[in-house]
Amino acid sequence: MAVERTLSIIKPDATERNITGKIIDKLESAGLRVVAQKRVRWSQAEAEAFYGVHRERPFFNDLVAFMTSGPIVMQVLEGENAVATNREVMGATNPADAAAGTIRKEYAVNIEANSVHGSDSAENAAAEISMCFADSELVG
Ligand code: IDP
Ligand code: MG
Repeated sequence: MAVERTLSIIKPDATERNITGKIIDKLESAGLRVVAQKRVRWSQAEAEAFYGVHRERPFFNDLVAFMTSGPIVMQVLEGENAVATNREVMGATNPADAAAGTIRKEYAVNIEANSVHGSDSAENAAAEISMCFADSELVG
């Protein structure tokens, strides 16, 4: 498997509780390298655009409200099989279903405030990275 990149977001429930370092430690310990990172606060339009694929889902409005409720930390992670590796260290969407040792098992509050986002395919990773970062911000 070649080295690939994926998009990670540390969500407002985690920035609010001051646990971004604990989450980044999990990512780095899984072999992922942070090659770009910035802390931002999304506008409603930015959150709606990012989560556009979920527009028809019943939780969409709540999700946008949550993702704009505080700062987030966006990262590009690089490593062997980075998309799948990140999904593995994140754990299941619902922390009640997440495996022991995963970020969501240890830190998520509930199925919505679940501490992290991670791209779910190489194709979506490329689209999400270009939505969130300029090429010049990918510094290695
Ligand atoms: P993922 O983040 O594990 O890829 P998705 O199904 O892509 O999960 O959902 C995107 C985000 O929407 C989740 O991370 C979570 O914050 C929120 N979400 C997903 N399902 C629900 C739900 O049933 N109720 C409330 N929020 C949800
Ligand atoms: Mg998803």
